[in-house]
Amino acid sequence: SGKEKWPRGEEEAWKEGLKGVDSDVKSITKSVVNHVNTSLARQAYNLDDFGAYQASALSVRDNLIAKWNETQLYYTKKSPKRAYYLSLEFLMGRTLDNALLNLGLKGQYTEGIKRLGFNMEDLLEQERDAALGNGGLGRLAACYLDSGASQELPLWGYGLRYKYGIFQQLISPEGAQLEAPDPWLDNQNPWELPRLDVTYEVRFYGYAERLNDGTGRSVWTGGQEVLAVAYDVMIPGCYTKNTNNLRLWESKPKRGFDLNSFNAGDYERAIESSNSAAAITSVLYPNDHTSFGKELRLKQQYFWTAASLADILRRFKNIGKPLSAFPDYVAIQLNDTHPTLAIPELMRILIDEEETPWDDAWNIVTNTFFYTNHTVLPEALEKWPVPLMEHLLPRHMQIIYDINMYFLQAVEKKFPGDRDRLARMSLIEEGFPKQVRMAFLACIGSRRVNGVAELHSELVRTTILKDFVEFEGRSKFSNVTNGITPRRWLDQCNPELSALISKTLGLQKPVWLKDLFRLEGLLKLVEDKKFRDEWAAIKQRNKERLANLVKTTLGFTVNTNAMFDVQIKRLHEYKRQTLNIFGVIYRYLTLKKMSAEERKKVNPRVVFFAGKAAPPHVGFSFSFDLVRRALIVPKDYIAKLTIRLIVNVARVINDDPETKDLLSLYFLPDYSVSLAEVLIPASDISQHISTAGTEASGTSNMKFCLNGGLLVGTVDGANIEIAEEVGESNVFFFGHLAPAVEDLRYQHVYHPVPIEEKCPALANVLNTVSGGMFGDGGVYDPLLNTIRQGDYYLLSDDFDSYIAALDLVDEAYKDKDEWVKKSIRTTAKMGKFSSDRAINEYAESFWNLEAIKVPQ
Ligand code: GPK
Repeated sequence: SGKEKWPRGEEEAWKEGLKGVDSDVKSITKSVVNHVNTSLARQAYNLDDFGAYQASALSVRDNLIAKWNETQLYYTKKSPKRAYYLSLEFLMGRTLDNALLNLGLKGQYTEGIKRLGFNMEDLLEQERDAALGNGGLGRLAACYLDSGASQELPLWGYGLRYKYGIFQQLISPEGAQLEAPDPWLDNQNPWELPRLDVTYEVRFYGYAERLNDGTGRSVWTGGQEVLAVAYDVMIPGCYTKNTNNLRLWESKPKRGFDLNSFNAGDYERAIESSNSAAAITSVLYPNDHTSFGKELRLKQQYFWTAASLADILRRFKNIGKPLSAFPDYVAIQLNDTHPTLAIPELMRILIDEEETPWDDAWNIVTNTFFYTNHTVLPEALEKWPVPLMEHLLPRHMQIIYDINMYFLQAVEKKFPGDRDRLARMSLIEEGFPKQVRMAFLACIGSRRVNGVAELHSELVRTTILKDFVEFEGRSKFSNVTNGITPRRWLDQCNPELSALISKTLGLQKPVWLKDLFRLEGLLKLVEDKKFRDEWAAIKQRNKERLANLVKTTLGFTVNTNAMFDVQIKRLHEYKRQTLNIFGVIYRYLTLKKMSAEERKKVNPRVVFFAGKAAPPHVGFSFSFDLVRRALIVPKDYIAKLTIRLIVNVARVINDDPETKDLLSLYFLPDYSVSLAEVLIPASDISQHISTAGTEASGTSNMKFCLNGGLLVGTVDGANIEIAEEVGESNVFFFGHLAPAVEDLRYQHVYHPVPIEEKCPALANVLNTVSGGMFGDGGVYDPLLNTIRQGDYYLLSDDFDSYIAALDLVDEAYKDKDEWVKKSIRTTAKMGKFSSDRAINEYAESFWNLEAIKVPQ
């Protein structure tokens, strides 16, 4: 709007301003130098790498802003249906390299930077990761934004601008994880645009009074009011003008001080309330797969959903359509249950503010929202205590009760007299206190519900949401298998392989990166010896790059002639890093028993671990563990102990002159997106070894395969679909299958067999640990006991087949040529796992969203 007429004179000058930086090297150096002199107020003589990075980032940002402006203007003009991805986590990593590649300007900027006396590689290293997420769920959101823009979809992200991202992990010499804050904004963030003019007021606490005028309306007053301020992060598509937006909210006090308190002379209280407003977006909760009733977390969730919905509604209203058309113009994807409050919030706005009748409002809501579930682990399913909800969000609690009442009436109608069913399906779980079941609310308030891999989606249908499938019909519950962006996870992190692929396929770069099935063209080169040698040489150089990083950061010399075996992910019992470390100990003990002659035949192996464990107590909740295993050991404590064990095993075996060339082990601290970008291209095999049925999908498995690494894995999550694509002969599967798990657990409880009998190899490993080979054995008792008693994650059931799978890996690795063939075949079959495919599935089958290309 207002675009038809130029608002000012000098039309040419205004148009010039829209363009961004020209793509020739001369214009680029000019723009960078300009930023050094003006934006940074520095000069050549006092410019360090960090300053040069900042100036380059600002220059690239000028390009992004130009495209972003045009994109938003074009979207506004065309008013298409839009989709919004609501996620409490966006694990973006670094931006500069990604932006340069998506803009197609990497070469020019690298050259320009060189002419200015700097090295692009060094500048890229200056950038801090934007680590506003815990793990897979947050990284998935980031991949989907990249794909949304690359596929030219009108898709925005909404999240929180945490002042502190995921904690920085330090490892003490004893192997203890220490947590330090991540003040990622301290050095300024060139990738965000503060929108101080885009603000909304968000209310907490207070009173909700039903009007009882037959309209169902309430009036919500009093309490605390907080301001949400928008910060926009530009999301460039790959080789397209389309540049989408990620809008992150920052909280701040509505006034500098709470004037009421201030007038009353209570200065301290006034400051406190201003502090508490800012506290809302101060820190990302480091809890992954856990839910607990912390008030501040609930405040984050409401603050974010309320601001986002207000913003979405304002944009919708600009189109001038009636509210009944809302679902024709807006689709909102709920990334897990964290944004579920958006459902009662939209009800509140429609009923209380827009005076929409209940049924019409519910109709709008249930055609707008879509819910993705990311886990079936019971401890991860969010529940909020009713008293807390009533206190913080009194109006929403009323609405949830009303939704529940209408819902249970409908259930009763379909299943008359089935009281158990009503209790099972109620949004309110009985107990002390009562709790709101967020997954159920998300389910009934959404048009479609999906899991993130075939097996997981089936488990959602048959376990946690079984009753809802029976009530609402199966067609509402579907699957969208996760994907990863090949831009970051191949082109950016493995430039040599990317170049080889482009050359070999005879395709210009963006073509296969935006149509990943083209990788199948590599299959015909499997028998080409020269190609295989190039392929293997690149893997070798990537291993050396990783070894270099370990050398410079930790001081260790890694044996790059060994097979690289990698497990990198959050530490969790269900992911079974324990199985891996026990396997390493088993291998070590086996090596020690061998003669020198026998050892010569052994395939040398280097094992890498990285990952963060939830800080203790932050995620600890009494209910589940006690009930499940009659143990009073916080799960977090087990994860931390696992790190301690890995570090202490490393200390012993890396120091053993008899074996260290054949087996060594590293725990790399402070796992991050940027570290993953170095680890993944260097891996020969990676481990994805969760108890069957527990890992919803996994996405790093896809990243490893895309980079020609093979998998050792259980028949779980997306491992299954990867094997379907690449063929089972190219995956090292082991372990019990998902349908067997329930029964095995039952056996553990009711017919326990001593571990010495059931799995002597594992028993021996556990005894070695208790015996003190890796320092005070007693320290590890709580961890070892989880296996000796109950063994909920079935290590004793899977250990023997795990070891057998690793033996097969050794066997296969001996034939290097055959191994490289497997590696090529694996990469070639990764087309399905592009996040472009996944985002298009959401767009087509859920959102009814069409691409809209911004004209060049
Ligand atoms: C699932 F429930 C959760 C969670 O709290 N955090 C998280 O990262 C992960 N996830 C799953 O564990 C992965 O299997 C999956 O690939 C990923 O979400 C993305 O769907």
